[in-house]
Amino acid sequence: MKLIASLALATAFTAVSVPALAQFQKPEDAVKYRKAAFSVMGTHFGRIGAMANGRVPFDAKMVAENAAIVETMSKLPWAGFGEGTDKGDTRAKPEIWTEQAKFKEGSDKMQAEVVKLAAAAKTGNLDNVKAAFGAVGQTCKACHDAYRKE
Ligand code: ASC
Repeated sequence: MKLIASLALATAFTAVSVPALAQFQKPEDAVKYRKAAFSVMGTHFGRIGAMANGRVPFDAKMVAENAAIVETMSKLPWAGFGEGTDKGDTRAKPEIWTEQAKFKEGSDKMQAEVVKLAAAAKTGNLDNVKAAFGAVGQTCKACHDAYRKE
């Protein structure tokens, strides 16, 4: 009984501790992951932009759905900027790792504005969406200007 209990405990520990220790097997995997996360986020942000810019008719429900996806995605890329992920197939500038506090400030700001965009979407008001969309876009641009190579 004791053996079974300790085996079960060991299994449980492995299950929770492995992802915490090594979220990615190789740095390339982390680079791929963060790019994928940004790509999905950009796609759904762009769908809101199409409505904010009048290219597609405004549909509050569609804005809310896309904003919810953007909000979830906005939390993900940052885990992919760990040690050793400054090389390879990436446009990430070295300043990300030498100015980590500033980089985090930018990513926090973006996530905060994304939360406001999701809230704006729920008002069903196009002007609110336009304003919140613009504010998020500025946070995207600020980090791209500072931390992304051409
Ligand atoms: C987008 C998108 C970005 C931002 C950025 C804002 O729609 O994919 O990366 O907006 O262009 O300046």
